[in-house]
Amino acid sequence: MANHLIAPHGGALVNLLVSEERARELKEASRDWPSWNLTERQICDLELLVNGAFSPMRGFMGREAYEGVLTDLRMPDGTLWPMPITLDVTEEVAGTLGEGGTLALRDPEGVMVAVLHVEDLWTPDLQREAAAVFGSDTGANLAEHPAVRYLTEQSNPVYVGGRVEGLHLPVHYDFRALRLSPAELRSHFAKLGWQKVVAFQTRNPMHRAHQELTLRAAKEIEASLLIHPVVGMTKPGDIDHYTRVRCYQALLPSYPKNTAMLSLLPLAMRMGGPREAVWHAIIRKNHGCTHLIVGRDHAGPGSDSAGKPFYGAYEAQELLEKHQDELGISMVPFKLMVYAPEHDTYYPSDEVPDGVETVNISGTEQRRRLQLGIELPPWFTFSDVEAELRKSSPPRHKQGVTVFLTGLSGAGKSTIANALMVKFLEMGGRPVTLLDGDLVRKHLSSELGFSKEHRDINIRRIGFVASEITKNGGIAICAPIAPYDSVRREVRAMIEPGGGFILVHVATPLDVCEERDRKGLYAKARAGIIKEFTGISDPYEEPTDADIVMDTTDLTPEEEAHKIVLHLESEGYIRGGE
Ligand code: PPS
Repeated sequence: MANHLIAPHGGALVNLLVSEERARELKEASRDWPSWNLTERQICDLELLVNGAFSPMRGFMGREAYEGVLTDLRMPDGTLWPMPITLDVTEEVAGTLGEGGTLALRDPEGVMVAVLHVEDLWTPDLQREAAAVFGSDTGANLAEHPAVRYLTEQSNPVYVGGRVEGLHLPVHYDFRALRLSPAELRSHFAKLGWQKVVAFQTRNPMHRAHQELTLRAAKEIEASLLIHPVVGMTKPGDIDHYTRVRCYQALLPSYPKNTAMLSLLPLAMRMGGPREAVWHAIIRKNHGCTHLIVGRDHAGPGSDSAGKPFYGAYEAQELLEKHQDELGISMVPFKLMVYAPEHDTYYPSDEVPDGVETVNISGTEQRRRLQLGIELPPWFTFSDVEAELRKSSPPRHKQGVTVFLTGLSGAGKSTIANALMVKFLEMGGRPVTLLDGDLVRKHLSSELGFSKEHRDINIRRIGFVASEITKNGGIAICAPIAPYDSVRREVRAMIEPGGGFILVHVATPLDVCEERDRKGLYAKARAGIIKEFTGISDPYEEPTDADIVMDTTDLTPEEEAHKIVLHLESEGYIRGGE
């Protein structure tokens, strides 16, 4: 490690923001240009291109640069660059573009934030890109890698490369004072007299182990510390950045005064392990850091569904080790930190004294404790950090929940739903909304019929409303027929990230429903007066993922509703005594 060769605060920074006059000129000219509304990931990439975090890049990659990065991590002029930074567009938009053309790049509200001078246009082989950039030889199923999923499921088919001119930076309304650009961070470090700065990259809340690790790293090399969490896009399912930033703010006072600071990085991570580590190092160098902490499985997505890791635990460290001198930023490699209760101390996993027992709390265990409201021990986290986590991950009995009843017409869904609503109202504590099939048809879906397409739209609407209620801590009881499996699963996936989802199959047999025929609909369906009638002339796909199955032939609605209450209690959504 040739630390003395590192110029403090990085090399030359690119700034793609144009003058106000040029911005006016571009805006005027843009009336005749095709436009592209940037995706969430593209907005992140654009921000870091424009503010110089991706220096020396000056735009989205053309084909030659892209090929070079894929095959040997280098741009045509030899510059080391590990990650494709490409602008993917639809064939329709690509059809309006030609070499030498100009594309107006707009934010989701349609405001023009930049222009791209088109130099290249091509259809990439996304499978090849996936294997070249994200592959490793661990034998993991690459198709499950989040970035590969993004390429196959979300990426548009045509790439447009070219120089970018930025009109203004994408607007953020959150934590503005904490979003320091590379130039701002560099001058801030200079002002503070911080010659050596070690950056800590993270996409998770920080606990004691992270605090110990960063403190040790900074002490070892006598550097100041920049906590530099990613607030752009991280791994799907991660804790939202609002919560995480409040956790980092709560942690900051635990460092010695004036030795650590926090700044947020609007990066769209790819979870690309080794290549991503090199990319992170370049980005941190551009932000004026001299060192980057790289731990176990840095920026890796973990393991596939068969438990095979996508990358070797120290693969990222190995690749960055190879390139750090050329990059001019040093890696501070770190092992996993583990806690030794008898010494009340954290040790790097390879420095634990012989015979000393260590403990750890896994991410899964952490989530379980938060969900059930079980305490996180003080050796594991700081109480202020825990309090922030608890605010946004309340225990299940304080979270919202959707009870989704599905079954044939006349199965008893509405009766059970009504009985259940009354029980919830009696318990109190959470607002309750009933989205009954008939009511929804009247108020939300009056224009819809009973074709598969219309039924699916109806269920998606119910799912959307229920997900909003659940996310905000309420109880939604839904009682549509919902005869199709795939849309029921869609609704579950929509709701679960924000709370509970309990699927109840009201499995009253068709002959019982028909015999009851409360609304006389079965008779009409048999006579062909009502078409596409579920169970008679239209399918009902029985759920295989129901949390509760009930047949109302023998039990009363009251007893059925009680069964659901007991299930919710056993899952922690209702606390005993409520
Ligand atoms: S779906 O499939 O989930 O969108 O159906 P849903 O919104 O629950 O609406 C079902 C209610 O509409 C009445 N109805 C029909 N049901 C099924 N098939 C056909 N063709 C049909 N035409 C009208 C019926 O009263 C259903 O109410 P419930 O409460 O289930 O009996």
